[in-house]
This record gives sequence, C-alpha cells and structure tokens, in this order.
Amino acid sequence: MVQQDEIATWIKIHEAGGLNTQVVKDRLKNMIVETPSWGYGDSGTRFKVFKQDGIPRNAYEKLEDAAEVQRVTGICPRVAIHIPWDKVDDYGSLVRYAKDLGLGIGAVNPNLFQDDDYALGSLCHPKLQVRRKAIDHMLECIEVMERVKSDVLSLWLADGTNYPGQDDFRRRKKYLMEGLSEVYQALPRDTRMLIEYKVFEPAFYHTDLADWGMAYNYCLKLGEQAEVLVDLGHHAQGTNVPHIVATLLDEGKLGGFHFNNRKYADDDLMVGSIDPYELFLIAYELTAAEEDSHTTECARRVSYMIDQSHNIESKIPAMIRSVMNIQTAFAKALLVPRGQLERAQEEGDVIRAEWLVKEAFETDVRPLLSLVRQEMGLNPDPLKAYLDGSYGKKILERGTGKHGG
Ligand code: PSV
Ligand code: MN
Repeated sequence: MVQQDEIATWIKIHEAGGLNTQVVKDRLKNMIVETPSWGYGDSGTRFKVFKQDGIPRNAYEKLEDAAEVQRVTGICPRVAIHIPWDKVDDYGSLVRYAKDLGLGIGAVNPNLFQDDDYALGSLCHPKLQVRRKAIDHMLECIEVMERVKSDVLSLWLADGTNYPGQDDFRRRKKYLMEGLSEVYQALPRDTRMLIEYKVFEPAFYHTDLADWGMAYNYCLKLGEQAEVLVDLGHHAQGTNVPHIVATLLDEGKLGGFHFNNRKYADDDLMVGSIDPYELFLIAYELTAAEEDSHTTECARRVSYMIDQSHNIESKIPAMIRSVMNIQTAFAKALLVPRGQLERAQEEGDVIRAEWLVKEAFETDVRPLLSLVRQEMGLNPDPLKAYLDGSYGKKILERGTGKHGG
C-alpha cells in the first residue's frame, strides 16, 4: 500500500527532474483496454480444460464479469465478443445490458476454426463451399457489428497446412485475397477490419497469415480500413515485437494490439508476467509514436485489447492483474525522457541511450498509479478492491462448468 507522503515525494522528485506529471496522469487516465469475453470463460490446453466455480454461463454474465473488471480498474469499458460463442437472439438487449453495466461492445471476432468443416482451413480451404461458409460467417459478423454498434471486425484465421505438399501456397493466397476482399467490400464506413497473424498453431507446417509482413500486404491491397493486429503470443522466439510495432506505426497500419504474455509460444499468460521489459518497450513505441506528428493519428487509433484464455488462474483476478501490468508498463514508458534520448542517439552515445530507457523501466511507478487511481475515484489497488469485494462470492451461485470459453 502506497502512503500519501510517498506520492508527494515521488512527484516532487520527478517534477524536479523535468517530468510533466499532469500530462502523464492524463494519458494514463485516458487509456482504454478492451477485455475479451472469452477470457472470462473456462478454457484450457489440448490436454485439459479445468472447470472453475462461478464461470459465466452466457454472454450476459461475461459482460457482468467484465463490468467488475471495469469497476476496479476504470479503464476497461469495452468487451470484445466472439461469434458464435456470444451469439444471442437479441443483440439490442445485449447492448442495453452492457450499457446498464457501464460497458460497450468492442471488436467482433468471427470464429473460423471451430467447425469440423474447417479442418483444412476456412478462407483458404480447397473446397469452394467451405470458403463460402467462412465468408458468409464473416458477413454475418458484420451484421452483428452493426447491431452491437461495434466499429471493429477482428480477424484471426487458423488456416494453414501440416505437411509439405498438402496444399498449394499460392492458390491459398489467392483464395485468401478473394475472401478478404469480399468481406472488406461489405464493411460499413468508419469501421475497421483488423488482420491478425500467427507464426504457427494450430497448423504446424505453414500458416497462411504467418507474420506481420503478410498481414500488412493484405491490408495494403484491401484499403485504408484494413489494419494489422499484433498479438504478443504469435511470433517466433526472439522476434523483436517493439520493432514490428514501430514499423507498422510508421506505415500507418497498426490497428490493434492483443496483449498477453508467453514464455514459449501462444501461452496466453497474464500480460507482463513473463517479460515486462518487452511490454515496456512496446508501450514506449506506442506512446512515443503518439507524440510524433507523422504517427500520431495511427498511434491514437490503435485498439488495445487483452487476448487471454486463462487455464489455471482465476479469470477475473487474472484480467485485473493484466490490466494493472499494462498500466505499469505504460506509466514507465511515459517516463522515458524523449528529448534526452534523442540527443544521446544523435551523439551515438550508446551507453547513455540504453541507460535512459532502462532507468525509466526501473522506476517504481506505484506512487504515480496510486495517485492516478485515486483521482479516478478508484481504489489504488484494483486487485485488493476485487478481493475485498463480494463479487467473487456472488458469482459462485452460477455453479461450476456450465459454460465453455
Ligand atoms: C488464437 O491464437 C487466438 O488467441 C487469436 O489470437 C484470436 O485473437 C483469439 O484466439 C480469438 O479467436
Ligand atoms: Mn489474438
């Protein structure tokens, strides 16, 4: 627990060092992190889905859990939905329910991987009728977007092959472009299509949208409403994600971010739990780009989303921890003295440049975040606020294992 006098001392020291605390606080308060409906449901690995007590039984209850995350964090007013997992008879009532909970619906995610038909792919499937089914599902999701007042269609395809020779790369590429084009044409104005890539899994030989360059290429051909979505768990080991983020920002094509963390592959661990320095470096690229006139527009448009499916951890606390870790990374990123860093870079002062960045990362930002949350009318410790509250007990009435992710 941070004491009030620690906050005052923190501000005094950092303002003496040239920090504009108000600017940093405003940026942190304005941040929006969308949480995924599927992150509140039971999920697991291919070995086991462990059932937890109190898991939401339908889309409405997922929204209730998301509202609890919003209640304690104050920066999660939107929830991404997945169709058909969150399919309801009356989307109008879902939107009203969300509104009453202080929420809005965020990205709409089609499901192009769960039906038996999709064993060999969706938009890239060798058979026309399966490709048609996938396109129709995406068009249905555009209708859902209109009904839930969402402005983002977020695409992730599980398409790929397991063996050399299984299918033809270039033919699949053609199918993918055809399918995406048809869907793109149906997008309402002022909405965006986000295209996510993933290096492998579930396919093990090749993935049709394997990396940011491929996603970028499709986006470029489709038009300005198509942008790339970066998911932290979707790269080969050692890939420099901050560099990808900077490149896409500079090209005006970064549309969204799926925060999560991994040790080995698409592990879906809590954000910042394994590699907080990488998270901080990504936050630095995003916040620095907001201040550069060439990239401001794109950087401000980027949708920040959490994409996690929690296996063994309690869902709501895991989401709260993830949000807190994102805030910590962004708070630290905002402390990087950009002017000084630029000078060090121009002078080729490698040691100082690295030190300035690392120094910001090593700063304890708990007093700052405590102040920000207090000024937002929140408990300075969102996790404690949740654990001390009654919500975690109330949801036990739902029973166990009534609904999947
Ligand atoms: C699968 O890897 C995945 O996590 C993708 O990142 C999607 O965004 C998400 O599932 C929901 O389909
Ligand atoms: Mn994702």
